[in-house]
Amino acid sequence: MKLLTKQPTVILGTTLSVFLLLAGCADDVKTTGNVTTSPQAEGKKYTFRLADTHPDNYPTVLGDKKFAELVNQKSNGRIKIDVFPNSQLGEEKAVIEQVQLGAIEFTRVSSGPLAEFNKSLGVFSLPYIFDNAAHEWKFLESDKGKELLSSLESSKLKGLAYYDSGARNFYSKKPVKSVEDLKGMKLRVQQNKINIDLIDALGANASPMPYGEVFSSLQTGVIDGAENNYPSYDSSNHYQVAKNLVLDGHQRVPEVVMISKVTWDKLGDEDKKIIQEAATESVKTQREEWAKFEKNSEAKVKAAGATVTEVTDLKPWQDKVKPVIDKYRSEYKDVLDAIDQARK
Ligand code: BDP
Repeated sequence: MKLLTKQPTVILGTTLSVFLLLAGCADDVKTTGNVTTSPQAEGKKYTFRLADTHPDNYPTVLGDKKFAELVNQKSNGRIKIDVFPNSQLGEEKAVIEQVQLGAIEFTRVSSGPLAEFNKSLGVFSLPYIFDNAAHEWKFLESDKGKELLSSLESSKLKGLAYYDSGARNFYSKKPVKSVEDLKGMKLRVQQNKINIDLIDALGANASPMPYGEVFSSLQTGVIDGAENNYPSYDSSNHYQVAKNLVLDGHQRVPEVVMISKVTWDKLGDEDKKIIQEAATESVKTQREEWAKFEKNSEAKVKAAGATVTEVTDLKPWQDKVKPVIDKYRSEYKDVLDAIDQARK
């Protein structure tokens, strides 16, 4: 009896394996005339997905596309990466989980939500640690900056490159001229615990939520304000519902392009090299697009009637959030020292 019930399964299993083997081969083996090259010699063909939360013309998506184009060129069309903008594959937190599993192969996300998956990246959410873009990039390109990107491997993610994301500023429905004006406001932040401490220190109430929910939350008054860089303030239309922008530049939270460690580990050395080189080369394009977009966004939101307040004296802002730095200083000592070094 036992044999009888088992036999069909074995036959089915064998048939299935042969079928899968043939199906897999069909994609990998090419026949030119009489010559058939093996998958090993020619390299495998892949089609991967890359998720990004931003719209099609946004600088990160333009960087992603450049990356995909370079991978395609360098692999002679063998490796194809389809870019899915507009959160089509989900909000960042959910996408990161999918990338850890290898269900989505690539993504470009902010290091803000990444901090909940890898504590080291939380350092970028600490307030006022970079003076400007030059300081930030000097650090990102330093050994310590590269080490941080590599540390993602312990979280089943392989960081390939940093992309620019400028500086983040607060904006709200009510006018904000000084740090005191934020008191009591309900402010949306990126989903990580350092941001909650930051908002607490400002005497406001943190409301962590996915990026895609911010517009309607502002519109319906669930929150009073949020914070982001010029390009996101513009492209998300937040400037239409929270017209008061105060340029305090509290964070510079770099974007990260990464691949699932599950996918990475299955790749051959040549493909790893292609992917890494393409990601590194795409940074130039992304940063150029960033600089252009940032300027246009600034002009656009001002023309649309946003009230933009410059902060001439950062001291009261920095003093207010000092408890946050004090709380995390020992945890991030090495990196904070390296960030200070990069200032010199
Ligand atoms: C933008 C980042 C994006 C984040 C968003 C946010 O580019 O990846 O999702 O901020 O605030 O600047 O969540």
